[in-house]
Amino acid sequence: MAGRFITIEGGEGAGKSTAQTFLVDRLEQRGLSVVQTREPGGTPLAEAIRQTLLSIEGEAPVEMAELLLVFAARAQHLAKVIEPALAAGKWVVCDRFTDATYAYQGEARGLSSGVISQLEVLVQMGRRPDTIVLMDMAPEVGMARARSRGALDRFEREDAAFYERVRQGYLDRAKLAPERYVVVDAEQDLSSVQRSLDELIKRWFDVS
Ligand code: Z5A
Repeated sequence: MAGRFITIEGGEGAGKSTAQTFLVDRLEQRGLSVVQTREPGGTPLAEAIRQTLLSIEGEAPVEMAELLLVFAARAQHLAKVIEPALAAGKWVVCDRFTDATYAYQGEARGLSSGVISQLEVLVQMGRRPDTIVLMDMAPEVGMARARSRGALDRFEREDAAFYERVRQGYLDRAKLAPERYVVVDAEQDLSSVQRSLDELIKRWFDVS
C-alpha cells in the first residue's frame, strides 16, 4: 500500500494527541510503517520555532510574523520529515497541519485566507493531507480539559470567542472539502471516539 498523509485537527484539548497515538498504534498493528509527528514542530529547527510561537515570555509576534513562522516551520518539516517518509511509502500521521493555519491565523486572528493560500502553494508545492480528522467539540469542554493540566501557553490564553472562531473555521473548511474530512464528535467518551476511528481505518483498508 502507498503511504498516506493523515492530519488530526481541532481546538485546544480536543483529544488530538490521544487520537493520533491510537491511530498510529492501530496502523502499526496492521504492519504499516508509520511516522508520528506534529506541527508546529517535527524537526529540531521547527521545534525551536514552536517554542517561540507558544512562549509567553518576551515579544509576541504580530499576526503576519506568526503566520510566516508557522510556514517556516512547515517548510522544514515537509522537507526533512514528511516528504521523505511519504516517498519511502510510509504513512505520516501529523498532529495539526495547514488547516490549523486557516483556523487560527485566518479565521481567529483575521488574516486573509488568500494570503494563507499563497503561502500554502509556495511552501507545500501541491502536498495536501489525504485525510483530515477533525476532532470537533465545544471550545469550553476542550479549554477545561487543557486548563486542568496547569501552565497555559500563548494560544491557551486566548478567550472563548477566539476558540469559537477556530471551531467555525475548521467546520467551514470541512464543508468545503467533505471528501477529505472526517469529523469526529470529540465530546464522546474515549471508547466511542476510538470506535469512530476504527471505522475510519476500516474504510481506508476496505477501499484499497
Ligand atoms: N497553531 C497555529 O496557530 N497554527 C498552525 O498552523 C499550527 C498550530 C499547526 C500548539 O498546538 C498551538 O499551535 C495550537 C495552535 C497553534 N494552540 N492551541 N490551542 P498543540 O496541538 O500542541 O496544542 P493544543 O491544541 O493545545 O493540544 P493539546 O492541549 O495537547 O490537546 P489535544 O492534543 O487536542 O488533546 P489530548 O492531549 O489528546 O487530550 C487532552 C486531555 O483530554 C488529556 O488529558 C486526555 O487524556 C483527555 N481526553 C482525550 N480524549 C478524551 C475523551 N474522548 N474523553 C475524555 N477525555 C479525553
